[in-house]
Amino acid sequence: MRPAPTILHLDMDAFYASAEQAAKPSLRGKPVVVGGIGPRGVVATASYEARVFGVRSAMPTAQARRLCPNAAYLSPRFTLYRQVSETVMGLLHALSPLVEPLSLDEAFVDLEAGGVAPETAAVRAVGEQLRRDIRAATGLTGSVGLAGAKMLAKIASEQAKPDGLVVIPPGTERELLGPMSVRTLPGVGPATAETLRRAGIHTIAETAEAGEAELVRLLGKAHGAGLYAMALGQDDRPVVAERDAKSISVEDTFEVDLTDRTRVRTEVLRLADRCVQRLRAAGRSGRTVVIKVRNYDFSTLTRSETLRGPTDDPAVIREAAVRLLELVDTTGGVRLLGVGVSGLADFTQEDLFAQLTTEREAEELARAAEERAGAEPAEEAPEEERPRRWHPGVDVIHDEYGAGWVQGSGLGRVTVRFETPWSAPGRVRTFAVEDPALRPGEPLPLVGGGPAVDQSSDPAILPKSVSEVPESPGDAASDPGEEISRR
Ligand code: DCP
Ligand code: MG
Repeated sequence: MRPAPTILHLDMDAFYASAEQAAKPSLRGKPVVVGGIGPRGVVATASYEARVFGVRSAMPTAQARRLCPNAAYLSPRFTLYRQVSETVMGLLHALSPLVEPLSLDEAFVDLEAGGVAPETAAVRAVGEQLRRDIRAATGLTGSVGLAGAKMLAKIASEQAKPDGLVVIPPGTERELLGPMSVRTLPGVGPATAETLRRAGIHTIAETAEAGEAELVRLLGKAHGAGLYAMALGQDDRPVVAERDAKSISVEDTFEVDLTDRTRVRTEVLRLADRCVQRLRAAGRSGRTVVIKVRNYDFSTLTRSETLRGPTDDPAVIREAAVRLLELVDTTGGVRLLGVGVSGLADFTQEDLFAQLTTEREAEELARAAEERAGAEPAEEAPEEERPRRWHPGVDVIHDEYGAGWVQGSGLGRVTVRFETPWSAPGRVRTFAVEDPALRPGEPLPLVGGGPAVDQSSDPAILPKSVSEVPESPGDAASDPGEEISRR
């Protein structure tokens, strides 16, 4: 534990949804849900306005539609999110050589390694300046936590949400953590929380009071001892720049054991995509693909496959992960799945798979999103013969009306709203899907693209006082991945 709160955790607010609101002026201040829009799709994220209605990440989109029928339901635009992420990660790298990205929108930064004075006032000033810089460069808000340990910095940024900054001065952590639910601690998912609840342990203070021996008795040696240290606020894990990391992995624990083989496969594909996002956020590629499977009886095994060369190709990593899954018997039920890549290399090293064009990458990601959405796979027919499919949210250009985005389509018609990130809310027009004047477009930059805009007057998300919503008790249950993937 450091004597000063020099570990910074940044997490962008409602990331995909805020990016969509920044890009689409007519959606600012309105409920927006980004995710799979097909019948079996799941929610990637919801704007804070949609969260008021109970919409959450990982919830089936069909359920979200029932809770919040008036929200805009949009397909993800990964190209845009990756561009914004690169800008944000660039600002973090300017603060310190030690930046550890956890996903496209989240990272730890070791400010001490960046030469910031180890004092609360100095780190707070750096955090506030960072938030302003992110806002100016991307038009989006991010929340910052500052503490003497990674776990605490992450809890702090969660408390700061949305659009805030919270410092946990070293020495105050036990008092602060005490009343919080034990679910707040990394590694405590629904199953662990249930075991603790039966032993009468609900809060972090009760966890600390139970003592190490009791926790080891309840949860086993490694987990029990680890949890005891976390409950005391003890977390010595260093911030590891991903260029120094040996592997990158993501995993999810499920509330109910998965027995359906198709579902297990879908989850592995989803984890493979998330793993690729993290690899790319770190600018790395890797050679060995690993899957991890924990069975209903807690037996855990890993299987790995080493490729000919390092890759960050989602298709290659997905295929390897699914091949590895074929080697595992999951009939008894699966508690946890993980996908990782090790043998990491920088992009500058020989990369046998790196000759992918950006176009192909975009296609892969679109297909991945579509599969998650439960839509039929992309047709094999060549471009000209293919019926044009206009997914809600995608960019288009019209010969006469200019840049816009698809608001909806069906029955041979497509509705387009013509607006840009720097315009006023735009008008809607309807066309035949085959209209030759309408073509697919590219994401436009969120800031700096148009005539002078006042970034401070038009936030993509509402200030905290307006948009803060009470957490529903069912909240955590909606994201089975919470316990590990948010570590
Ligand atoms: N994401 C996803 N599937 C999930 C969780 C998240 O695809 N189950 C994507 C969409 C999110 C992004 O990752 O926008 C970042 O995840 P966060 O958990 O940080 O969630 P948000 O940034 O959306 O909201 P918050 O303000 O709570 O951080
Ligand atoms: Mg976020």
